[in-house]
Amino acid sequence: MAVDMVVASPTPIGSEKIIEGAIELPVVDLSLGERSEMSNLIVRACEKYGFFKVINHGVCEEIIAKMEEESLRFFAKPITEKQLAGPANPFGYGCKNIGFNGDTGEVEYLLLNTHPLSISQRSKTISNDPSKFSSAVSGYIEAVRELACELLDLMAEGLGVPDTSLFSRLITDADSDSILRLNHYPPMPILCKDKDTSPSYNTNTNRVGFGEHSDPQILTLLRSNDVGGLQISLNNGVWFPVSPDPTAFCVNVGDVLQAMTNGRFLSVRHRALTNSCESRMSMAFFAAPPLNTRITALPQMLSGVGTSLYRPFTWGDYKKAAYSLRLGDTRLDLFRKQ
Ligand code: GA4
Repeated sequence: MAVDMVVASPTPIGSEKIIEGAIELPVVDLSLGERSEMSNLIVRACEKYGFFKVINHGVCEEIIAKMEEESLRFFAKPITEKQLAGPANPFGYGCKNIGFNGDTGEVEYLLLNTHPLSISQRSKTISNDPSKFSSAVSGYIEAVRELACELLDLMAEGLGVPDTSLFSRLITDADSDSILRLNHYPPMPILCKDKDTSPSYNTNTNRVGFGEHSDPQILTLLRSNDVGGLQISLNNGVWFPVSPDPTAFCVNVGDVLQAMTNGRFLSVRHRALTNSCESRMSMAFFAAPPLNTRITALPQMLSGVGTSLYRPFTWGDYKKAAYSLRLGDTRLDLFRKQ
């Protein structure tokens, strides 16, 4: 099991820094090792990077392939047909506009509520074969939710939380507010000056597909095709590209988990850039609690620190704050005690 990320030396570009060449996130192999070894590795990754990669995750290839196929079929439709899914307000089809406060990006997407009834209703406006679409989505959600639960239980174990299913119960609750997001980043020509005449020529000026942000929820499980684009922000704003791996899930801590661990786990900012010649497709499961869940730091996270960093809030309060702000705002700061 790899514990540390492999990095190359940073190269400054304009006001930001970016790392040339992709990095390897800490890798958690669910088929190997002692449970305690896995849980410690996950805890260390969440504390240091807020991100890790899971391999041999147990989500069957066929389930992923079916979901990807349906996703491709949807995005291949003419725009007028995709719009029949309704605007992403908050669930439906969105193109270039993100959220409700003026954020934009080179992306089109489908946001889906994960409740079975909602999926079967929505499928009628999304697909020409609604039952096929609905069964692909339900199968995928069930499998990734199970994986999310396994990872959350390992986190609780590694953190020494006695009730080891405390996190996972929040997302298996019938009122869980989890979301599935399907993204398509169409190929975008690189914006660059002429290589021979411009001294500021560089090859890293890919367009922003989904701008920098942290995820508000508990945990995100992302599966992408073999086209890169995901970058994570570490060490004071240096961007690290993450190598694409369609066989793995890229997992990251959300704001709620940062608050529950009293800042021990990091909800790290990330973004997605477009590729100059290939389509990037990704599917993100955002595991969230029910709206009325009260979020506070766990007692075990207070020892040593003495007090909680954040005021208690409900997931509903937090979500409302998130949707009233811009994508890149650091919304958890609003709930930080003075
Ligand atoms: C970021 C994580 C998820 O993609 C998402 C996004 C949501 C949206 O696209 O509608 C938000 C964004 C995300 C955070 C702040 C608000 C809400 C856009 C935005 C400006 C679905 C989510 O839950 O929060």
